[in-house]
Amino acid sequence: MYNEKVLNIILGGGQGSRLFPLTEKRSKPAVSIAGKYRLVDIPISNCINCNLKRMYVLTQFNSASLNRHIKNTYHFSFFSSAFVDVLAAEQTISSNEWFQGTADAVRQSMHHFLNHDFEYALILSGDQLYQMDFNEMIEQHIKSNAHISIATQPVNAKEATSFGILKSDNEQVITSFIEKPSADQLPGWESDVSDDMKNVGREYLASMGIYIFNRDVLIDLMNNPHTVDFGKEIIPQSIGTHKVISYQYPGYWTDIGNIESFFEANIGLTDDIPKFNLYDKEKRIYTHARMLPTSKISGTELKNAVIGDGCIIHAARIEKSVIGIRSRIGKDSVITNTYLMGSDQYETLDEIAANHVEILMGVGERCVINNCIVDKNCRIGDDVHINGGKHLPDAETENYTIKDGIVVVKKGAVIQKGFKL
Ligand code: ADQ
Ligand code: ADP
Repeated sequence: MYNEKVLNIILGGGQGSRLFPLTEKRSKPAVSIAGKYRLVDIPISNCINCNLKRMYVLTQFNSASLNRHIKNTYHFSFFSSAFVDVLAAEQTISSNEWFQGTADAVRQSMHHFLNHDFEYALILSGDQLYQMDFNEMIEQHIKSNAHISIATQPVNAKEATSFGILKSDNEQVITSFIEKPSADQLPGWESDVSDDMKNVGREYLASMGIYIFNRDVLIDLMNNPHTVDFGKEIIPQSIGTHKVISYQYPGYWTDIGNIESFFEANIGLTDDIPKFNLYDKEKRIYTHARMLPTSKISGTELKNAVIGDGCIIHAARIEKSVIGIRSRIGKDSVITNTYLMGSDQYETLDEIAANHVEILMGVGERCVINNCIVDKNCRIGDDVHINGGKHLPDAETENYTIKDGIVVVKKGAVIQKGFKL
């Protein structure tokens, strides 16, 4: 309904340091989630489901896998105005810097946006899991004559320190805003939330980092070259000078910007009734249609397992794990609490023979893997035991990183037979 009026800008990611090492060899929007999608598919699918189909993805560096994914996935009719374009930080006559922050990324890309007719810019984060009807937010924005709208959600005191926290009046006009307050700054920032929210301690209204700006307001704000971030500068500076409205979103929403939250969000998909519903016909998540064969599973006990296409699995047991496309898992292996991303290609028997491959792509026989994220194209030899958990201190090695007890095996890593952690 608003397609002709709204331009959608997806903030694809800065240096992605919080998701390292998943972002070591690719840009953040290209990171694989839920066994077959990529992070960028979430905001793009939300836009498509709302019939908002003019999208820019801003990213700090260009990666071949992101461009290939976008090119292979999002094909629109020749006669429609729909597009998904990636804008990577680029050197121009006026700027030779990388994006310094979210507002700077938008500022440096304004010349691309202004080639389009639009009345409102919808700015979205690239690392969140949610299914939201943006049309409702746009409607409220227009009805209330707002200059800027921010999607908001009540959070508890512990979470509040990682978000922008705000207070609004009876008409939802935001009257004050503080970016990521410390715990001792929190008293006084409580909002009048519903009893349900109050009972679970969610008394602070957080910015979801989802914004609508009127076109002229955005142009004006972007003219100040000293503002770098939306959360740190643009939003707090606009309170009082502009009409900034809160749009309270009641549905499921979670930030997946660091290893722990990324891991929890993926493993959460294996719950009997996951909070994020991949099976919703109305709100489907789009991705590259790979035409892979079905998965072949033999002799495996499966419990709360989510299995992608094209897998060949002989494991003894897979529990509370997401197994990505083209995964191969050998006999007698046990995989628990793990996100195995899978592989980009199969190895044919001829290739294996010609390359004298000692360790096949995938997971070998008799392996035990627990509390892990295994990035794409890894080769895990027979009898490898990796038991992640809080007992392990943070570590960084050539083949893996340990963060918050989660072992992240790096893309393409080769883990020798018999390795134990
Ligand atoms: P954060 O998520 O901490 O807080 P930030 O790191 O600026 O904010 O990231 C916002 C989005 O922009 C993310 O998707 C990120 O990947 C992307 N991004 C960051 N730097 C970028 C760059 N240089 N180029 C392109 N994209 C970039 C923000 C708000 C808070 C709010 C939370 C909600 O500042 O007020 O509460 O989002 O998650
Ligand atoms: P995905 O299938 O997860 O979207 P990519 O976009 O990275 O993965 O790759 C798309 C296709 O490109 C793969 O299915 C594979 O056929 C091919 N491909 C990817 N990486 C390689 C590689 N290193 N060598 C050969 N082909 C590759």
